[in-house]
Amino acid sequence: MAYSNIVAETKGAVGIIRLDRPKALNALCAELFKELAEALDIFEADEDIGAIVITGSDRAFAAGADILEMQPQTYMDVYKSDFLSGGPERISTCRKPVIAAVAGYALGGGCELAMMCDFILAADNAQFGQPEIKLGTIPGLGGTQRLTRFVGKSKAMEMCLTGRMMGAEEAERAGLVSRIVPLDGLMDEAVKVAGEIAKLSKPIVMMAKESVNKAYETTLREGIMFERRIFHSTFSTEDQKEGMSAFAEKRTPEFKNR
Ligand code: DAK
Repeated sequence: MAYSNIVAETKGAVGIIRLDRPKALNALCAELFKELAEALDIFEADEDIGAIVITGSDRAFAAGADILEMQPQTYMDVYKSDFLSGGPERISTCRKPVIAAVAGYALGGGCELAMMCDFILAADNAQFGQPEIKLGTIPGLGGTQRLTRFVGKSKAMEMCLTGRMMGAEEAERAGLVSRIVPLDGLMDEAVKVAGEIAKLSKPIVMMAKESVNKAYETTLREGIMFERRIFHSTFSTEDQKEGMSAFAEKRTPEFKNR
């Protein structure tokens, strides 16, 4: 499908979405969010796709929402149109795993977009930040909430109050990113990891994702009970039978996604 602000392609069982507004450092305009949601819908519906990678350019994952698009808007404009809502949230409702492969700037909405993904692989030149305070506003796409859950109050507060950027090593130390990869190997690694996930049982992968996400939305006791019930339910699947039989028979499992 042809888009103006993103490029969507597949590599085997991996769907790749590249944010592609290079002149504006991939600033996230309303049209880009709409295209991103459409591409995710298509990958989600495609039974051959097992995992999705979202990336940008070597210079910028995304330097935030498009400031020039926001600049003329009034309170009534953004309130009545529920500005930018819908599109970006599509990532957090995606049931298939979504990996953010972040190189360069991931600022404001760009950082928030990356945090909506299931995990972040960072190139060694990645820079994360919530600089909205310098524009006279605050994060609006979950930054104050998700960043705090990732890195804790002290660092999140410092980032949101000063707009300071955090490099890849600090982001890894703080738990914002799962791993740092050299810039020139970032996409190969992201597609490799996504491909490994895509070989597993799709419904079981979705269950694992749901269960980890539950940790952010409930008490420990309820989360553990949720996990236990999902664990029990995996025993009703053919893929659990296949996975454990294959282990016992010392062969590679062939999952049927059932
Ligand atoms: N918007 C529009 N254009 C941008 C941009 C942005 N966020 N970031 C960069 N650009 C453009 C620049 O204007 C410049 O364009 P030209 O002048 O060449 O036409 C081009 O990209 C290259 O940028 P620079 O010349 O500035 O490049 P530098 O290397 O010198 O600096 C920089 C790179 C990333 C440090 C700098 O561009 C910068 O500070 N950019 C702004 C970063 C920022 O403040 N981001 C936060 C934006 S606020 C919501 C959803 C989302 C949001 C809120 C609500 N809802 C669902 C309710 C999100 C809000 C935000 O993200």
